[in-house]
Amino acid sequence: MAVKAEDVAARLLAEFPHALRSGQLVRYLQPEVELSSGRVVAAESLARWEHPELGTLSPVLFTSLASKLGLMKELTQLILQLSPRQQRSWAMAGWDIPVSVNVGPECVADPQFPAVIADFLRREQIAGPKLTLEVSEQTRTVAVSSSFFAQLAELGVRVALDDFGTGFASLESLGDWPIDELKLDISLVRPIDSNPAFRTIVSTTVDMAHQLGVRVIAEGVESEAVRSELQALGCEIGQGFLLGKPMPPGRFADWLRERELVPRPRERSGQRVAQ
Ligand code: G
Ligand code: MN
Repeated sequence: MAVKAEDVAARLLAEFPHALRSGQLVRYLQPEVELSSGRVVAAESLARWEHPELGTLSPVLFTSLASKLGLMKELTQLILQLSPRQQRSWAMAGWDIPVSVNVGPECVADPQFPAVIADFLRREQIAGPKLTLEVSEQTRTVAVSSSFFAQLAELGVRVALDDFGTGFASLESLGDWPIDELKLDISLVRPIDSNPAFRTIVSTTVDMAHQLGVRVIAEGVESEAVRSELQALGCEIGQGFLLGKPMPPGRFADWLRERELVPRPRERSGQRVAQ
């Protein structure tokens, strides 16, 4: 008998709270790569549900459940909590990699959220600039307290405007939110090697972002043609299956070790240390 999609949805809805509290929700990491040098400049944390029977499930399948159940803040906090130990072990290996975490509208609308982040940084002894919060363009629909971004800026935390190009009022967000990074959505990036209109859109968006002092990360880089086109258009950073898939943290560390291309503080200062 075929399994109906609504039966699976109902099952996942019923199982999600237990999964969240019993370690089935895990974090994968996907590299963000500087296109000119191939260096890994950051890693995005992506939630995955390791379901005991259904395998690894993507957030597309469960973030709406988390929202429906009022558990979105708990999910964000869990993903956030999973990063410090790894960041410390990377630092010991000489890898200086900031981590970014996706933050849903529930967190952006919560006036207490910057204080939660401040506590987290203090407790884990993580410097603000080592954390980027990715706020989706869709978040524009929720009321954001006027001090929200100012408080994050005070902590030194970086803010990325995620999924740029998919929502509405994107230019308004760029104008009145103090953003450090703009993440071009895959729907704008994917067609640039075949459709001149998308090339123009990406090129002018990159120029506009740079004039605003915002760095640009292209999401969904899946082919060499798109990678080289992005570089030609002045986009400095890419993320996507061509450059590195989302990986469990252990595999991510092995992958970094194999590449040995990540920026190491002692090399960046121009001093080579004898091995
Ligand atoms: O909303 P956000 O941009 O954070 O979502 C990123 C999602 O896109 C992740 O779930 C990740 O697995 C997926 N992803 C990452 N790189 C690629 C890619 O090159 N192609 C496609 N189709 N999806 C990607
Ligand atoms: Mn994101």
